[in-house]
Order: sequence, then structure tokens, then C-alpha cells
Amino acid sequence: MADRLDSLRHELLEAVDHAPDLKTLDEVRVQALGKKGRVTEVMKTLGSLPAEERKPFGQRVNAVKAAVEEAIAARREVLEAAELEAKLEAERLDVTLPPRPHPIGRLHPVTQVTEEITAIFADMGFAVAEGPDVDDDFHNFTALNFPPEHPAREMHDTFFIEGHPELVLRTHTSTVQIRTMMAGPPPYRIIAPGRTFRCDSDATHSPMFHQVEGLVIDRSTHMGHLKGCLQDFCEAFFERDDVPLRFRPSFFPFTEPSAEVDIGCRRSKDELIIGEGSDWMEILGCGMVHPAVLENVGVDPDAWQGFAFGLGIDRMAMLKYGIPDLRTFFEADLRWLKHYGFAALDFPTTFAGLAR
Ligand code: 2U9
Repeated sequence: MADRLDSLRHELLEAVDHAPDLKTLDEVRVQALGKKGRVTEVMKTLGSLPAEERKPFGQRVNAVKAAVEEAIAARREVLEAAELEAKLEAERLDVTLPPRPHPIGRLHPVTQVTEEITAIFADMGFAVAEGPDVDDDFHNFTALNFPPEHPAREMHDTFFIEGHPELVLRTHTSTVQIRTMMAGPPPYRIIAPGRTFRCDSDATHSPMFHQVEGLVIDRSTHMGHLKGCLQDFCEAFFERDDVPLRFRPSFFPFTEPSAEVDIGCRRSKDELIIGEGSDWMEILGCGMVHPAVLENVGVDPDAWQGFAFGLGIDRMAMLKYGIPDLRTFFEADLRWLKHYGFAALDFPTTFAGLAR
């Protein structure tokens, strides 16, 4: 009997050590230790032995069982490591490979135009700043000099967060300028591109849309700098010299004086040409930052001044690339994206061309 037990132990340990993979190892485990396994079967013979032999024999069978269990655990560790190694080897990714010559993915026009606008302002020395889509009443309204009863604060214009009456989906990216100014001392020269939200939906309004806003604050920046900056921007963006711009007086709570900017254009039956002709079209808003706003963020309005502007990215994309319906922007239609999308990896630069 003792010999049989020794050879069983030897046989089982051999099988464990030679199991080529985890599946075979598990089969060996079942054959050895399962309900009808070899060790289990030997254990069942215990009852038929004379009483004095039961204890020592039982101890020896248990020792075989423990040795097999230990060998299985050790072998499992080795096999698991080998399987992981093989998997890593098979799924190896060379991130230094060049891109496919004809990538099928396209950039959404909103992404393209955001990158174009960013490239132009980056060349003028603006940094890009970002902030959260969900912000509070203070950053979205109060700090920007909106009076408490201002209609923009109403339920039908602004999305509020259920259960959090002080939180809103930002209605403009001006929240980012407020955060930037509160985070450190002037001067500031930033643009803030990003998603914005207003309770409005028709052919020309989407409840989610995109804006770029800009802010320049230093000791002596004036309205002339604002006009020059926006003139240069429009010429770079529409890729032509001498675009006619018209500044019309307007009103925003956060700027004083404020202006809306029209660009010269020609409207014919089924065409719109930007940058020439005798018609006008509104493209952006701007003004000198209201002293009350500077005060609200702890910047001394007697020492610092400057301008801000805002424009709608979606609308700029429609104008520049002749996309007729805003609603198609967010339908995630692959045929639309194939038609209006842009090649990835062709980064817009002001020297090599914005869109290719
Ligand atoms: C601070 C101070 C002033 C940002 C400005 C506009 C004018 C403007 C609209 C353009 C089209 C929004 O997307 S749109 O509907 N924006 O007309 N935005 S001045 O002024 C600021 C911003 C931040 C601290």
C-alpha cells in the first residue's frame, strides 16, 4: 500500500509539472483531487483498513494531497506568467509606427475650426484656458455683472442642475476668464474655447453649441487694440486681405463700451461670399471689460484694463465651409462627416495654411 501511495504521489507530481497550459493543469487537478479523483478514491478506502492502520495511512494520504495542491499552485503561477507574457507579446503595439497613408477618420468641422482659431490667436500670443461645463451662478452670472433679475438667469434660457439651484450648464465660456483672473495676478492674454449650453433649439440654435472667448488685460490696452486684434483675426481666419469690418454699438453686462462686429459679404441667390460686397453679417461681439467685473475678481480697475470678445464656433464653421444647417452638426451622421470633415493630422497653422 505504501509503495502504491509513493508511486501515486510521484505520478501526480509528474503530471502537474508537465501540464503544458492552465487548462491541462485544471484537468490534472480534477483527476487527482476531484470528487472521483485518484487521491479522493484512496481516501475512501480508509474505512476498510484495520483500526490501528487508519491514522498513519490517513496522515500519509493527506500529505500526498497537500504536496499535489502545493505543486499545482506553483505550476499555476508559472503558467499564468507565461500566458500573460505570450498575450503581451501577441498584442504588442508599436506606437512609433507612422500613421496609415489614408486614414478613414475625419475631424468634425467644429474641431477643425476650433484648431484654426486657436492657431491664429496662439500666434498673437494668447494662451488657451479651459474650465468646467457645469459651473455656479457666481462664475456664470454674478461675477460678470449680470443684475439679479437679468432675463438670462431665467429657467427658459439657462439649464439648471436638478437638486442644485446654484449650478448651471455654463451659458458662455466667460466662466473661464473669471476663473483665470481669480487664479492669479494680471496681465492676462487668453482664449477660452469650449462647449456652452442654452435652452434654445431651432434651425440656427442648438441647446449645446461652441464658443471661443478672448480676454486681454494689462495696463493700457484700449479699444484700438481690440479693433486691430479682431481685424487681424478675421483676415487670418477667412484667409484674405482687407476684410471689411463694421463695429456697431451694443450692450452686454460685462463690457462697456460694447460692440457687435459685422463682416462685409455678398449675398446672391444661392451663394454667400464673405469678405467682399455691400451686405453685412454679424460674426462676433466684443467690448472693454466692465470695471465692475474687474472689481468682482479682485483686479484693481484703476490700474488694469482691457478687452474681451466672443464668437460662435459652429456659426463660423457654417460660414467658412458653407454648411447650411446647424442641426446636422450634432446628428453624428457618418456620411455628413465624410463630406464636411477634415483630414486628421493636418494641423492648422497660420504659415502652412489653416485647412488643407
Ligand atoms: C469677461 C469679461 C467679458 C466676452 C464677450 C461677447 C461680447 C459676445 C457672443 C458671440 C456669439 C456669444 O456665441 S455667442 O452668442 N459673445 O457677443 N462675449 S464680449 O466678454 C467677456 C468675457 C469674460 C470676464
